[in-house]
Amino acid sequence: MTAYRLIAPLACTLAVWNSLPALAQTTVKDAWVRGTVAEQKATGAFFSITSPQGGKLVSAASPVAGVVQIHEMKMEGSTMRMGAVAGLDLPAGKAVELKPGGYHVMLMDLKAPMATGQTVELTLVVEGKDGKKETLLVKAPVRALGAAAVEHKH
Ligand SMILES: [Cu+2]
Repeated sequence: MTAYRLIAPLACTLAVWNSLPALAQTTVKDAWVRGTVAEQKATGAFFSITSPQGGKLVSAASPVAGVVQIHEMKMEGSTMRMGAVAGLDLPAGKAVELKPGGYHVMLMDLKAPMATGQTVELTLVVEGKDGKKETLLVKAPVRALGAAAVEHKH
């Protein structure tokens, strides 16, 4: 413990804290969107998201899709099914991966096919433990994936 910390006036300390932007913001990396073929109306967006203070991913939007939902995939018997969830918990400081076969952001009612090389804008809303909402703008490149297209059984 250092002496100057004890002496520093509290009011001054508070003023400094208030003038700073949110100290630790949620970060998103490795975002990508699975490419689609003509007539395909839905695809997934994937990324790694870390909330330093912890929170919840509560919604997502994108100009390329009419409907955007947060989905989870799980096995029901021998069938992989997916469905919308109200939110995705983000434990403090822990990267949460959205990836094929797991959680993903579902882009539905696509306005056009997603071509490789294109960039898709995603707007993510994260609600902190304090109830404050943080909006993140993410640019996700479209990647063709060799794997067979996921069957969409909602
Ligand atoms: Cu889905």
